[in-house]
Amino acid sequence: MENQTVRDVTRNLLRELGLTTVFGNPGTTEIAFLTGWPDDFRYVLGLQESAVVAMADGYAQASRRAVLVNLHSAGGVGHGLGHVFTAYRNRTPMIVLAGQQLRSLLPDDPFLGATDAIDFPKPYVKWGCEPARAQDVPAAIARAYHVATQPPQGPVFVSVPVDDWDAGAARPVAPRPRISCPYPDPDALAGLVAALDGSARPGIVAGPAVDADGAVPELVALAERTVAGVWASGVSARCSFPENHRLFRGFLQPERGATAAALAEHDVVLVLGAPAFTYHVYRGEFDLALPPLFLVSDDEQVLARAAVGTGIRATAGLAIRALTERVRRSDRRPPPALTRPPRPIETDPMSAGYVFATIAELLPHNAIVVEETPSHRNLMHDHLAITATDTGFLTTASGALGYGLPAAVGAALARPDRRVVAVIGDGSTMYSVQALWTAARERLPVTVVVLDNSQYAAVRILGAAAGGENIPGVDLGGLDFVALAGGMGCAARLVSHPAELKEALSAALADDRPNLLHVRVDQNAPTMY
Ligand SMILES: Cc1ncc(C[n+]2csc(CCOP(=O)(O)OP(=O)(O)O)c2C)c(N)n1
Repeated sequence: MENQTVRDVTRNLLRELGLTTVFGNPGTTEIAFLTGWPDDFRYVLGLQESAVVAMADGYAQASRRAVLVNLHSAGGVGHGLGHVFTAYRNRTPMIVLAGQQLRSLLPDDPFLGATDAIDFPKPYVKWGCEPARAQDVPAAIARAYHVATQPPQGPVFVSVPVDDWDAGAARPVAPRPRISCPYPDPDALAGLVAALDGSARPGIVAGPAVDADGAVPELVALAERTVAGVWASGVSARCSFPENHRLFRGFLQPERGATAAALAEHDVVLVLGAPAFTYHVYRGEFDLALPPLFLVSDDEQVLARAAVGTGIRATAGLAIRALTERVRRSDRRPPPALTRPPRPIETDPMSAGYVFATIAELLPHNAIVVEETPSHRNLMHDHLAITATDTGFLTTASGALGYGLPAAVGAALARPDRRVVAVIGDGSTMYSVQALWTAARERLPVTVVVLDNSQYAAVRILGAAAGGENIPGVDLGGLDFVALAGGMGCAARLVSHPAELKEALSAALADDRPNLLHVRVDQNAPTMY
């Protein structure tokens, strides 16, 4: 043990924790961590840290495992911070390991040195540490892992001065199993069971934590047992209930009045693994009373800030299991079935709805759909129902763009058994377009459909709705995604007319390499929400 360096001890720890796939972008402050890279480790290179962090997030979300990200001192962390914010909102167990200048140089504020390193990613990390001594580095990483993977999961940050890795006499770290989750309080659960048993029209709001817990099939069983109508929580980052199920009622819109109006059909509402509620736009205060509400979350802040209702602290998966064991099987009348709009007709230029309907027609079984098309999200829900019950859908929980494309690449790395289809706006694609290079380099079977409406439509639409006039900075255009993708080694094709779409999409889906389709869509986007 004595002659083991901090690097040796850390690598053994990372092996024990299953953290041998590392997403990164290197610099001199990381060299001593990377040197002599072992054969059993995988380094996934991203060409900009925004893409690195979002790829790692997609990987963690799709594999339901913790992920290690290695970033370059303050500059690399800075580039990645937008998606550390997303990882925080996505509840992603992510350990960000950042390089730091030599301890002996730090007093002089050296070139590339991070000042107050652990303050930089706050408040979007659950915990941060720059160990006081080199030999404390492995224990700090072990602690970071246990903080990141305890509910509510989230990113953590460890800053390591570059000279620490060669230091000897590292404090050994005893392997410990992942720390288990709190089980819901039986008394609180009894109140919820009584409310559900006594209800005539129960409703469930399914949040992203249900699918994150791998509990969608169990939620389906609970909904069928209680004959409850199920809503997707507002702007959910995952699909937690099959959208073609008879009990599926639709998508809560992220606005107070619409949320209250939708839930008015129930006499009891159970919100599972989502805040009550997530809003994006404000249209005033509404005097619409919510039905009696129960809120299950593993997050004290989500429970504390809810304006009404009974909070129960538990992970979604454990709560669903406990409820299903206790709640009575009901033969109450089911809620009305959801009616969907008709399939969009072929127009030239084609509508985004037409593209979603075509994707739905050709989507391979068990595909993972990644979405980042801000002004088209409701159209996607209308025409591309997610039916996979394990990570069928991923998107950003924070609203920060530039997540979808790299997250799709990370998801493809995590799940080589699944086809990943990303539908991304032209604006959103550009924030971390470098992910295409990683997809090509790793030969990942990802299909990227870029919906080009040549504008930041969501900003234009929501800006106008908020009374804005003559807003600059919302017109795009002039972006050649075929050339961009080709320049990074990724196969690509332009689809300008609806007649070309089906054949182009079929060919892309049949290819085992990454493919990008640059699809020109109607610029007259619908209103949002
Ligand atoms: C990192 C980041 N920058 C800016 C925004 C503001 N924003 C919200 S939607 C949007 C437009 C995105 O354009 P595009 O992907 O083409 O989709 P569209 O709105 O046209 O459907 C922008 C810039 C954001 N959410 N995140």
